[in-house]
Amino acid sequence: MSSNDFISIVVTGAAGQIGYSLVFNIIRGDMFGTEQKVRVVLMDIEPMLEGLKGLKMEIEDSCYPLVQEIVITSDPKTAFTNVDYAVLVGGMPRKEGMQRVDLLRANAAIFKVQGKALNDYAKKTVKVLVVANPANTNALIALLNAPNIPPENFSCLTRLDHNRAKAQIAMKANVNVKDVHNIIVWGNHSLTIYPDTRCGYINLPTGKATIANVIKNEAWLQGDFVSTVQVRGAAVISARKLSSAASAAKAITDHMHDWALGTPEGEYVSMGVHSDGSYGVPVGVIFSYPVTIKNGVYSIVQGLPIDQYTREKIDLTTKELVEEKESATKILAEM
Ligand SMILES: NC(=O)c1ccc[n+]([C@@H]2O[C@H](COP(=O)([O-])OP(=O)(O)OC[C@H]3O[C@@H](n4cnc5c(N)ncnc54)[C@H](O)[C@@H]3O)[C@@H](O)[C@H]2O)c1
Ligand SMILES: *[C@@H]1O[C@H](CO)[C@@H](O)[C@H](O)[C@H]1NC(C)=O
Ligand SMILES: CC(=O)N[C@H]1CO[C@H](CO)[C@@H](O)[C@@H]1O
Repeated sequence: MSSNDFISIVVTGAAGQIGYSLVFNIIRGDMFGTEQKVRVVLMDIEPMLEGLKGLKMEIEDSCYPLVQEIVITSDPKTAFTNVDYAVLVGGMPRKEGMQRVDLLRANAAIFKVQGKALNDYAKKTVKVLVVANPANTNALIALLNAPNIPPENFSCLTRLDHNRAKAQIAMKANVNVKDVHNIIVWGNHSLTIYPDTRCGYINLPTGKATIANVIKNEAWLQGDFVSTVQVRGAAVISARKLSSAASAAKAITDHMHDWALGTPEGEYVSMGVHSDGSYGVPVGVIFSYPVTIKNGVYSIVQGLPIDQYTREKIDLTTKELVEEKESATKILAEM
């Protein structure tokens, strides 16, 4: 937490649909607590500045007492100067018929610039969360362009997948979501993300019980549950005709809240972080792991049992990220 009397946070893509929800979570105190003042920088591309003006007016009109200052800008230097936290939501969306490599190239250009700007202007202790897809690899690109900021200070959002998994378990077990603990999502934020409930438990009135013992349906836990979580984003798009926005903003808020303020003793959350080789994932890809957080520093949970089914699921999602890292490295070298 900042020792200043306010925290400075930048949100890129702030004129988008996630931004519209996220900014209010921040100024309400959901992210850093209801006593913590915030300076919020709303960044977007130039054509969206007019929209950001409107958002700023709405923030003023909401009379939230935690607001220290609202800045709107399209300039990376202005956006990133002296920030404590950066949430990078703005990116190039996938257009109809666009190849994966073209999407990667367009985003590489954006995250190279923003990585450099973070490196040059942000506080060296800045904590960065990348949301824009491909989130894991965009985070890697930003990190590679910010050599003066420790790699541990970069992350990507997989908390939405984590929350989706938790919600599915709570509904199936017919318990409150707050009683479901230690769900894990492993890997890439994509169709191969692997929601793992084997270490999870549920608090029942009679005490703690494993998720397997409460649900009593191994076929569901390894089948429909996994695929429901993996395709949940697409299911929301097909129903809403728009992608997840408020739930994504809530997940971003949870991620930053826990990173800043810590996790309760023994509680795991999932974060895409720079791999240190844990669980056989190559060093240097951004991979979703179970973590615990204390004093602003996360630790990857060690020593969890990995059975053959889990090994296969982790290997599959790892393969994606290794390939994507290779493409990104090639693209960066050509730039
Ligand atoms: N990781 C996750 O779990 C997760 C979940 C939901 C959405 N997403 C991703 O988040 C991103 C944003 O989603 P959204 O629904 O808010 O999209 P949106 O299209 O409503 O908003 C995106 C905003 O980013 C802006 N932008 C584009 N390039 C920019 C740049 N170089 N600098 C600053 N701003 C820029 C756009 O102008 C736009 O206002 C998308 O990439 C989406 O795929 C990720
Ligand atoms: C990894 O996930 C991203 C979404 O964050 C997706 O766009 C990308 O295609 C996935 N990578 C591969 C190689 O499938
Ligand atoms: C996870 C995290 O925030 N790690 C580090 C970020 O950078 C500062 C110093 O530059 C460290 O103190 C944090 O531990």
